[in-house]
Amino acid sequence: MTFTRDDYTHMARAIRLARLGLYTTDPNPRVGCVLVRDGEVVGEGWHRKAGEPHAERLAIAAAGEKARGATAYVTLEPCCHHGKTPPCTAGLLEAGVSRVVAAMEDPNPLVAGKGLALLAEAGVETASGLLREEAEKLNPGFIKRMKTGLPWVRCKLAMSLDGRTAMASGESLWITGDDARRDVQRLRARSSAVVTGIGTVLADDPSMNLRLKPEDLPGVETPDYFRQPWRVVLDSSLRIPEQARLLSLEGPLCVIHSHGAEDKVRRLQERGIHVQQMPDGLDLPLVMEFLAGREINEVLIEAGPTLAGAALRAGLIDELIIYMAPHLMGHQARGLFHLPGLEKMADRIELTIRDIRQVGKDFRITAVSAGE
Ligand code: AOF
Ligand code: ZN
Repeated sequence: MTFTRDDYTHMARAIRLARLGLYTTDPNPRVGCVLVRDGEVVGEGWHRKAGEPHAERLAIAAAGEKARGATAYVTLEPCCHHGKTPPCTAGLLEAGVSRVVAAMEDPNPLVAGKGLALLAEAGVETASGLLREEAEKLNPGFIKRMKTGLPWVRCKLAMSLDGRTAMASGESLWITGDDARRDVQRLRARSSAVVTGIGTVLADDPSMNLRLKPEDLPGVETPDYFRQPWRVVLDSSLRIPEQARLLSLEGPLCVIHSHGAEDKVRRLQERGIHVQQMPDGLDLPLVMEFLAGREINEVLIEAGPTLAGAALRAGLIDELIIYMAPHLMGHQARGLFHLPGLEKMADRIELTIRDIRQVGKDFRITAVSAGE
């Protein structure tokens, strides 16, 4: 399939529109659509929130009669199923769109190629794969959940220039500066869930919530679109103090335990907290499966060396995001990961650095497993 320069330009615009949904579409994917007739953009749309119209429907509404005979550039294959909203394929056909270019197929098994096939059968010219990689980057969590039943997992850590994350006493606030901490807030804002371990709750009494205002988040046009990510605490024996700060803050909260005391479970539930028991222990792959089952697309692990090390060992981390601050914490301070059993150089865990950039006075390093 060959695409013209105009095709690229319009799809690039659709991707920019889709990105406006970064903080609000969850658990739906971020999708953008541009309608073009005779070289002129006649309508644009982007999906804002699950339950609200899809990108195509909004672009069609904006174009009105001009949608007839137009080309639709969509970052995701148009849906052909009835979900919370009617199928976009029907909307495109009714509007008389004559060509549909998708950046990628919808990984949702309810669609998965069937949307484009249906349009083609109805006589619409279809194409797929234009700027696919860029479109895939919009929705790593949605794609991974639909294809594997697991969420996309980022693990965020903060360290000194000498690779330390806490003093020997456990003191760790604050390693990075204001700009990096605001950057972490944006990571939280795009995540469906922020996961931490009981060790961090006991040591730092963190809030784990989103403190950015809607106006600090592009695309969050009304307070209605603002959402707090789920906060998830992994706490096998339910040691969480009932006066812990995160228990009384706004936003959904889930405590996962395996053998907590029943009366404590009840008290937490009475406070509106979701308490989930995993009687066979907190096996991390199972925890992630459980979260994906609750339509969690992107997980942000913000935890200490024990949970971060266990998640890394279990092969569950898709992306490591490490903030590096320009100071030294010395040899007695603690490292980022608890990884027993690494002795020889051959035991090292190889990574590939995907991105490195300055954030205020700190640096942010994004790394993935080597070979990915
Ligand atoms: C599109 N355009 O803008 C989006 C799509 O419950 P619903 O009706 O909102 O459907 C959700 C599903 O639709 C979602 O899982 C994904 O497969 C697709 N999302 N499709 O044609 C859009 N957001
Ligand atoms: Zn749709």
